[in-house]
Amino acid sequence: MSYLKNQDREIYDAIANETNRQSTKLELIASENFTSEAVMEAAGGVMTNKYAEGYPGKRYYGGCEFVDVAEDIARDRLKQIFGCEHANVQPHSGSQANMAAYFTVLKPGDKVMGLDLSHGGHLTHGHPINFSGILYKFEGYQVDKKTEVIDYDKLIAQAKEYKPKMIVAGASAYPRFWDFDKIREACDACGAYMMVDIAHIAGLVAAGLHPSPVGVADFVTSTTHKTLRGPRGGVVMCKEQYAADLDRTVMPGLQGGPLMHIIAAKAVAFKEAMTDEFKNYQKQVVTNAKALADALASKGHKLVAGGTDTHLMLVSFIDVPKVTGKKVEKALDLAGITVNKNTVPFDPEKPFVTSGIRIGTPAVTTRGMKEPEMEKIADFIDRAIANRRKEEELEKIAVEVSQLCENFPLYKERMESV
Ligand code: DSN
Repeated sequence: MSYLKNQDREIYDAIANETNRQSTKLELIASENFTSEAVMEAAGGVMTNKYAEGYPGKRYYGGCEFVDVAEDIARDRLKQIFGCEHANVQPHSGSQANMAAYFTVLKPGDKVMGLDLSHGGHLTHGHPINFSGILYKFEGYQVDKKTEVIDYDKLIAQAKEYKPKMIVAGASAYPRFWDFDKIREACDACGAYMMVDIAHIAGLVAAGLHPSPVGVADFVTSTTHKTLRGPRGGVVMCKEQYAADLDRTVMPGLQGGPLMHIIAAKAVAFKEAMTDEFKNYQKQVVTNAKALADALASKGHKLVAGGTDTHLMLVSFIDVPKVTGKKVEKALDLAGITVNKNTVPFDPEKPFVTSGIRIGTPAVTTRGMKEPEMEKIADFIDRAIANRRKEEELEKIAVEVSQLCENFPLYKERMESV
């Protein structure tokens, strides 16, 4: 990054420090990952200079012949990975992908159902302060109090009663498999559209490790940077019957010029997602999550829904006096471990405090860590929670964390430390 270093030392230093933070700490945020160098090269390349409003072959600008190649490849690869009828790779984010699906078939004021945020759902699934909750009449569904998994019979009954125009499935913090056929049953019981946001589980679905909603749902949305391990962005997949309306909704309805450098990087990530290496990686993500969950449970920590089927788990402190997600997140941070505090079902604490933390294995698995390292990580987490008020102990753990990270180098080229 010699140009950047000479021209803008402040931003160079911020990037250098972030590179080193990613390299030396344990990244356990369930929605994060490390892309390949090839993805970053495409994302950092000259396609950032190009305006390309429209779609391949039908642009409002000249000179689009090469960005057209990138977008056509990205769409084709996404269709091949998920077996969908139509794909739009232009949404800048998962939030805009969700907005695009809503705007394609809903009108302001329509009734929609989505999983409550505090039960694992996402802001864009109807939270009152989000555009989704402002524009539509969302009613939340929840997990069962005892099992902490979705009670589909109750959901179907709720759908019959509320009669929404759409039911949204998918989550940011739900550790168990989704039963998409049951969601379809709920939709059919009230004539609703079905949308599934697979942002978290997209990599698992691509590898055949989680049931796919494609072919069952009317719309499937996703981000591209979580388990799918691509650049930061969004996509929407749908049945052919909605294709023209969806494309019109994305552009000109919601966005202008697409981010062609990001679309090129999405294409690179999609090629990676078609390899056996990627399938093996996803298997290890799930194996690691189970190993970490089992190790934490064996140390007496309570896991929401009793464990995980996916890449993530929620540790609940709801029954532990004076321990909150906020305090644990801070202690882990001092120990060199990055997680996020997270509400757990029926959480009495506010979202900024919470009674839980969310832990995911996609990023550490990309570094090459396996079951033995999950045992070590569980031990670090357990010790950090027990010593959360003892800074010296946390610093000792941070040294062990950085030693572990050194054995699993992340970037081939390290930036000069500042
Ligand atoms: N904010 C993301 C997450 O952390 O799960 C979801 O979009």
